[in-house]
Amino acid sequence: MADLDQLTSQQAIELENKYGAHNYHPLPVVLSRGEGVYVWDVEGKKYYDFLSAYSAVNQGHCHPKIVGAMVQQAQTLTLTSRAFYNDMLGKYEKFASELFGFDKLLPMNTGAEAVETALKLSRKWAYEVKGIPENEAQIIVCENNFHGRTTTIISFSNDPVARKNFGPFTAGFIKIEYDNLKALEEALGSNTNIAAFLVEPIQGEAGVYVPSEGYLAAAKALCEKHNVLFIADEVQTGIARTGRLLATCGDCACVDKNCSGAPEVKADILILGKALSGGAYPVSAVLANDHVMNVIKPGNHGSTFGGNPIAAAVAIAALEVVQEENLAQNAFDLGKVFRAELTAFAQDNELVKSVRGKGLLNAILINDTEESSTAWDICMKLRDNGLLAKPTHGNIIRFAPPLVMNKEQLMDCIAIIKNTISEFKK
Ligand code: IF1
Repeated sequence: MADLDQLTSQQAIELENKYGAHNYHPLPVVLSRGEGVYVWDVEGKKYYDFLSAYSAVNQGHCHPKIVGAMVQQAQTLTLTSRAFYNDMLGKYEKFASELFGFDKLLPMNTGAEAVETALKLSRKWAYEVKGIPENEAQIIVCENNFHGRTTTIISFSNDPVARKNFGPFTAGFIKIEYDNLKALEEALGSNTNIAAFLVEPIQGEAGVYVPSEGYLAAAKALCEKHNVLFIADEVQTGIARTGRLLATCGDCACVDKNCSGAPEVKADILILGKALSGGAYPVSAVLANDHVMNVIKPGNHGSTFGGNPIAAAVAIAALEVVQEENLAQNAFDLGKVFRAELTAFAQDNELVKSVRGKGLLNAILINDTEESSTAWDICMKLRDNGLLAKPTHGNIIRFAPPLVMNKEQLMDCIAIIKNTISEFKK
């Protein structure tokens, strides 16, 4: 191992290129340490992290409370499988179920696994409770969705890069336009075998596409009318990212742990992942009330690692950090500042076409084609200037810093972003 120590960035990149599958095209920066809103590369250069591992590191890098819980549990008991009980899982299930307002939680590891779980759960509910004829259930999804990488999930993606030559695909999905209630109403009305509607409260991969005001609540009402389960994929938007505990929370005070206000939308099935562990460990979950969750019986579904004691301890700590440090409120406040500053900047900068987002999940649209290298070049310059972000769809740059950022740091970052973009001429 001696020759693997102390790599330069170039060496680390070459190793990944030679020995790793080429399933990513990373920004050329090699990170070796993180703390709070900062990461450091192997040469010791410090950066603001404006991706947060795609919103997994909401609580900041290496949060001492989360790391502490993980280390302590790792030294005590790591894995039992679900063949036996462990003394952490129940505590976590109670804590998270109460926090998000559901009867029960089903623990998994990755976001895609939790999405798969939700799809299976909704189908089983459709056959056993709703009474849809066997193998006839349909699930409505949205165009430009991103729900993960499994064969079934890419079956209803419309991203050619994610799908091409991975067929044959899983049947049983109806795709409609996102943010289009009429399309949903038509789909619900045209088929009596609909089990569920699966939706991202904000489309992340599509470029932080925020739906129209009231869309989610109206969509939920339509689902209720047709006895169809509303599944919210909050893997990316959940856990305070958008300025509320969940993006499906309304503007009531439900970020507040004592809130008794009604959420804008109460999903029938809630999918969480990423920041459920603060990025320390793969932890995902599906939450539902008993009338749905109880269709799952022993042997129907499971996972070796899902619900392991480390995951449970880490998730409790990660959720407590969100509460104790008021991360939802901070994301709400800083997000407003961020969008106001960049929107003002965009007025006299031709390169920034628009600024959108909610809380600290934001994106700017670069005034150039998807094929152009402008957004990538800006991200390279941002890197040189000490801030890490990544383009999506060629001309969109996503900005999602850890939610533990303070106002001073945010203003520093806004200055870096403005100065960097100003160096470019359209
Ligand atoms: C990649 C995007 C973010 C998700 C939603 C489920 C999953 C994700 C709403 C699956 C995962 C990721 C995975 C990562 C890139 C990324 C992403 F650009 F693709 F859209 F976050 F912005 N539901 N999102 O966003 O969760 O199985 O990965 O734990 O696949 O390259 P996972």
